[in-house]
Amino acid sequence: MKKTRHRHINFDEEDSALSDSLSNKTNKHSYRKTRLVDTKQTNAETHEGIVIAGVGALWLVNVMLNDYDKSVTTIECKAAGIIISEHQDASLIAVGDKVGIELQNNETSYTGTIVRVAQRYTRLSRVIAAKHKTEQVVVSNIDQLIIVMAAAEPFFNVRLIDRYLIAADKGDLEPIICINKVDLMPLDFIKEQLSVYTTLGIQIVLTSVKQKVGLSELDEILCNKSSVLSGPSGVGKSSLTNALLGENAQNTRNVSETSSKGMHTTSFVKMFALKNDGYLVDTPGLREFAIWDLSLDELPFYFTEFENFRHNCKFNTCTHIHEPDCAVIEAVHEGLIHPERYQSYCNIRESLLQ
Ligand SMILES: Nc1nc2c(ncn2[C@@H]2O[C@H](COP(=O)(O)OP(=O)(O)OP(=O)(O)O)[C@@H](O)[C@H]2O)c(=O)[nH]1
Ligand SMILES: [Mg+2]
Ligand SMILES: [Zn+2]
Repeated sequence: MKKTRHRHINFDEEDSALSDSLSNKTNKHSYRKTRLVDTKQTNAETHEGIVIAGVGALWLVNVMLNDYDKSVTTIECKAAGIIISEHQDASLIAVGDKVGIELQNNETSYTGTIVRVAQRYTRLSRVIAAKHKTEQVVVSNIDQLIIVMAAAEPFFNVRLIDRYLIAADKGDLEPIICINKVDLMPLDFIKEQLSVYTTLGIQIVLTSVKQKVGLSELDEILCNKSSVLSGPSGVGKSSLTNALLGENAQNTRNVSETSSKGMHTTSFVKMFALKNDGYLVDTPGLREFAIWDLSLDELPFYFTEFENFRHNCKFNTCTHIHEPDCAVIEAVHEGLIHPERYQSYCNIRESLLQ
């Protein structure tokens, strides 16, 4: 018998979209009760769909209403007061989720209510709300995380790249680094700065939406896969989305507004179907990325280049920060571990202690 969790939620307070967190709105502890139920007992007549966006308290869900023409209809849905969830994550609904919805027919159009959320097979999660640390699933059930940074304006942030790489590992996503705006910086400089990631086996794609560079390479990477674009604001995620879709699906920042800081052009997560059978998710820019469910003990394991050295540390409990005869620190001094990667390790460790 398939067991699922049965949750009672107050959907007015449900953590509905990334936009909520961007405005520092915390997911107040809504009333949730969990018990195991047999899905068969509660399985009302539902349609299967995929959540493609979350806007305020509403979710847009793509549903195939009839099997004959295979056409997809996007239906505005609210979350039911009771939702059967097969996953254990704090964010009950996220873009990418497979959901069951009950349809309401309103003369001219349909609306829906989400009553069931399926198990997630991958996720991009982060921590929201500094005081009450809560998981936010930015997107679920995708294959690849495209970490988008700009060559300049704003200059790429390797600390953030290293955080994303851990989140990708934890969420079972294949990470790919995309450096956009390469028209603003010599290619050799960018390649040299990021060579450590090539050494670590991570694919890097260099693009310029402005000069139409690298777009076919990126297109190939996305082909037949589902991918999310994530990175700081203003790096060109929505510009890339439009270029790849071949249409102006997303607003991008106006050129005259590029100097203004702290402004996000994209305010909610949205999934698009690509021409070649893949899916692409555009997300709002993030200034920082706190990794969900990461412990101090497991942190060194996410720095795979430490692996060859950490067994030679004097103490087997070595944190690789201050201990004498630390083989990891020695490897940094000998140029065998990249100092920027080591710095990221120290920074993430520090943030976990807070
Ligand atoms: N020079 C240059 N500018 C670019 C390129 N791609 C995008 N831009 C510009 O960068 C600015 C930001 O682009 P967006 O696509 O809105 O950035 P975003 O990452 O979606 O930003 P948020 O939605 O705020 O997260 C716009 O003014 C774009 O025209 C590029 O390849 N080269
Ligand atoms: Mg955008
Ligand atoms: Zn050590």
